Amino acid sequence: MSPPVAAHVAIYTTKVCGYCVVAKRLLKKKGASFEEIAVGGRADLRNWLIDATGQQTVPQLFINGASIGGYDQLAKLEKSGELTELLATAPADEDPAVQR
Ligand SMILES: N[C@@H](CCC(=O)N[C@@H](CS)C(=O)NCC(=O)O)C(=O)O
Repeated sequence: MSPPVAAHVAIYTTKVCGYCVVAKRLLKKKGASFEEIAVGGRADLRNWLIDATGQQTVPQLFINGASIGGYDQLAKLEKSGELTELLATAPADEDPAVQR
C-alpha cells in the first residue's frame, strides 16, 4: 500500500486541456488532493508561470513549492516510483510559495 499523501500539490490548468485532465486523474489515483489554479484570462499568472518553470504549456505542477513540470514529467516520476515518495513528504513550509 502507498504511504499517505502529505505533500502540497499545486496544478496550474486551463479549461480546455486534455493533459490537465490526465494529470488530475493520475493525482487522484495516487490519493493526492491538490490545489488547482486556473490561469485562463490571468496574464499575470501565465507570466509568473513561464518565469518559474521556463515552460509555456499547462498543466504545470508544483510539489511542496518545487516545479516538477507538466504531465509527461509527472508520469515519468510515477513510472520511476519517485512520485509516491514525493507525495509522502510534507512541505517544510505550511503554505508553499505558489502564486494564486
Ligand atoms: N508535454 C506537455 C504537453 C502539454 C500541452 O501540450 N498542453 C497544452 C494544453 S493541453 C498547452 O499548454 N498548449 C499551449 C497553450 O495552451 O498555451 C505535458 O506533458 O504537460
